[in-house]
This record gives sequence, C-alpha cells and structure tokens, in this order.
Amino acid sequence: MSAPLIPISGLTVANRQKMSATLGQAGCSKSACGASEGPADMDPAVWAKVKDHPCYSEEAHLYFARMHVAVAPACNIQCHYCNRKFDCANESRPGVVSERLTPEQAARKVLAVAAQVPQLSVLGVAGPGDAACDWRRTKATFEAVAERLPDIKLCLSSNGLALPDHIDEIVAMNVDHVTVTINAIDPEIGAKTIAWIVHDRKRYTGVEAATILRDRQLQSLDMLRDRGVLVKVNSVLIPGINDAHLIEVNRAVKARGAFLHNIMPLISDPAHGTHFGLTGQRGPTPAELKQVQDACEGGARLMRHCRQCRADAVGLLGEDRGGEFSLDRLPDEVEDAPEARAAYRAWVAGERADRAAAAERADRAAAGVADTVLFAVCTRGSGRINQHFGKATEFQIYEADGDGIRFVGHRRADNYCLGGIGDEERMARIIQVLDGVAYVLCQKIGERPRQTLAQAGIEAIDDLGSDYIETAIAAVVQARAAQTAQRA
Ligand code: CLF
Ligand code: SF4
Repeated sequence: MSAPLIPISGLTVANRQKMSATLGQAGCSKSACGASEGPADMDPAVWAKVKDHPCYSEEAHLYFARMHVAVAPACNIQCHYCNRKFDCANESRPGVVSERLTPEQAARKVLAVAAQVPQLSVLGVAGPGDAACDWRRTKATFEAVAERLPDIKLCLSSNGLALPDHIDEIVAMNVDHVTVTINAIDPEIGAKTIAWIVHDRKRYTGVEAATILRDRQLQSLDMLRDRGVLVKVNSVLIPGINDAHLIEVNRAVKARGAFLHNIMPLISDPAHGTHFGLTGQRGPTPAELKQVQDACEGGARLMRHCRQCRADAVGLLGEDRGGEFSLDRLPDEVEDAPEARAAYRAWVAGERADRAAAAERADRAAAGVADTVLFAVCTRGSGRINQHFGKATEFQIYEADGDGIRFVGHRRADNYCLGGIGDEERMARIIQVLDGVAYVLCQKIGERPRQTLAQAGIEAIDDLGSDYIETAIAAVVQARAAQTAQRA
C-alpha cells in the first residue's frame, strides 16, 4: 500500500543536505573500527565464502560481478514455464537464445572477461539446460577455469534430479555454491509445474514424477549440507499454484540447512511458447511477490536481489555485458590481469567498511520513523546514488520504517531518456512500476519528468549527490519527521 506522501521540497535543500552530511561523517562504529567485516550473526567461515558472491550476499551484489557460460544445453525434466529454445527459466530469463559454447570456448571467454572486468568474482553454469544433467560439459568447463583462474569462485544451478550423482565431484572441485530449484514439497502441487522427468532412463509424469524429483532435490540438499557446500534454493512463484505453499517450502529447506531461499516471479508470455505462456498462467505482480517473501520472513534467509539473469549473463547483477564478449569478439590469446582484481577487492574491503558504518548511522537516524516509506533509487552499483533518472533501466527499492532502512527488491522499466529526449510512453510505464513509491532518489532528473512524477504523487530528489543510499534515505526521513513536527 502506498505510504502517504508528505512532500519535503518545502523543506530547504540545504537542510536536507546538512542532515545527509552529518549522517555521512565518519565516526566510531562497530564496522568502522573493523570489529566486524561481515554480519555479526554469521559464522566467519561462511562469511568468507559469501562476502564476494553477488548472489549469496546482498551487499556483495553492489560490488561484484558474476558471469554465466552457456555450456549445458541438455535437461532431464520439462518445466511448464520452460521452452528449451530459450535459457533455463529456473535461473535465467527466457527471451533470447544463448550462444552455446564448448568447455574450451567457455574457458577462453571467462579468461577474457576476467582480464577486463575486475569486479568478476564468480563463474556460474546455469543452463541453458541443467548443469548437473549435462555434467560432463559443466565439469570440463570448471576444471579448465579453476586451473587458470583460482581466485574465481565456481557456482552451479540445477533442478536437482541428477545432482546426487555428482556431489563428490562437486566437492572435489571446490564448488562451494550450488543452487537447487524447488517449486513444491507437496508432489500434488509439484505435478502442476512439470510435464515429465527422465530418471534412470525412464520417463515419469504426474505425481510420480513430482515425487521422484522432490526426493532427489531434498537428497541433494542433505548431501551438500553435510559436505559444507552452501545451498541456495530457487522457487518460481506461480500464482494460484504454489503461492500459498511456498511458506512450507521455505520452512522445509531451512530445516535441511539451505543458506538462502530465492523466491522468483514466474515470467510467462505466450510468445515464449511455454505451457504456462500458452495456457494463460500469469506471473505475480511485484506486490504479490513481496507479500509471499514477507510471509516467509523468520524462515530460511531470503534473497531479494535476484535479477533472473540469462544463462550467458556477464557483469554486475542487473547489467548485462554479454554482448561485449560474444565468441567473435574474443581474442585468440588472453593475458590475465589478476593484479587488477586484487586491487579492486582491496578497494572494496575499505569501501564496504565505510558504507556499513554509514548504513548503521542511517539506521539509527531512521529509528523514529512512524510510517513505512518506499524509495526507488537510481544506481550503477557501489551502494551509491550515482545514476541519472533518464538512464535507469531498474530501480532499487528500499523501505524505511521504525525498524531501519533495508533493500526490499528492484523493479524494471525501460529507461526514460532516448538520445537526450524523454519518451512519454516509457514514462507512463515507469509510473506504473513505481506504484507505492514515495520518493525517487537519483543523481540528476529533468524538470519535465520531475513534474510528471510529482503529478503521480512521487517526489524526485537529486540534490543528495552520490551519497550512500542509506545515508540519503535517512536524510529524507529525518527531514520528513522534522516537517511533520513543525506542522504539529
Ligand atoms: Fe549464477 Fe546463480 Fe551462481 Fe548467481 S545467478 S548460478 S547463484 S552466479 Fe544470481 Fe542470477 Fe538470480 Fe541466479 S541473480 S538468476 S540467483
Ligand atoms: Fe527448462 Fe531449466 Fe526446467 Fe530444464 S530445469 S525444463 S532447462 S527450466
């Protein structure tokens, strides 16, 4: 529901900026003193595994990039939301056919990206089919990359059916992040999400297929947990089929030691030619997704920053630099640049401590907020407001209330500005996407889009420079509180 908007433009810009400057000052806090590099509630060994992984740590996604190589085209099940002409929808967005690579081509591509993108920290195999079903190719790719780039973490995603057969090799290769997609614990519900599976060379359908799949998925969780591999569970939220059931899934995977639960919206479009697309099954609205995620709070730790990236995605989550590294653009010989990655990681270590301290101060500053306020932030990463409104293709959504300031997701829309000219059709879509948002924080915005947003009850703020996001939000909520007090 939309928070009541109290326009703060009446409050002087200087006042807001002064609050922001005060909140941004360095001071002694737990993080700034170096007492805690990671979350206080996390085992240091676990934090060491997740701190540079953009999917396993929400904070790391501000700084680190992943890349996928599309080496695994085969799959052993048929999900109702998948068309094999496109990427695996369990871990990626259907839409464009990936460039299929051999393990050798994939290794050359990873080397080229690592040499040019110092943010790269993870290589994932997430399709376009199933990484464990097409295990020979996944394994050959990992082996080739591990030998040449030992500082890059290896990660894979699977529907879980073939996973138990490869756990020992996964552990031997130091793959310490595995995703298993589990859409249902109850086979009656699971049967509504798949057409068939092939297991031990036999084809199964219906509840029998869903039972075998569920049992193998849970077995995978147990085996991976027992061997110290961090497991993320993905679930596709399908309204009317598993929305009410996902709380049960969340509790069940927590009980089996899953590190993270990623509830993703079904992407369904007749143009994709999937069973769900053709039968009119809709995906959830952002509000429905958030409602299910909120209902799962208190169970397995939730991932809310997934971008449902493609099986050949390259870059920070939310950006896709895959086109820069297509096969025809790869050099024959690649010179690695490990120093650039090491220097970048050293910079991040300093930056994240500073940001954590600022976020802590911002949380304290927001402690008195009475209502819940939603913010949409334009950012290119690093946890700062550093993007023009017209260039944003996604908005990071933050929530501020008496419990503090937190990231709650992202919303996508085509960017407003095309070659220096605003597109009003796109603006109308942006307004829809920002439903419930009270403030847009950006580096710069033109007068016309600012007014259009204001007419929709959204205030655009572009005078907080390239502040840390939490610092800027705290300044706004403080200004709101001050204004309310003045009026009282
Ligand atoms: Fe890739 Fe997945 Fe590994 Fe990340 S993605 S295999 S865990 S490196 Fe990440 Fe992309 Fe979401 Fe996947 S944002 S779709 S959760
Ligand atoms: Fe498609 Fe992935 Fe499901 Fe296989 S596991 S059918 S590739 S969505």
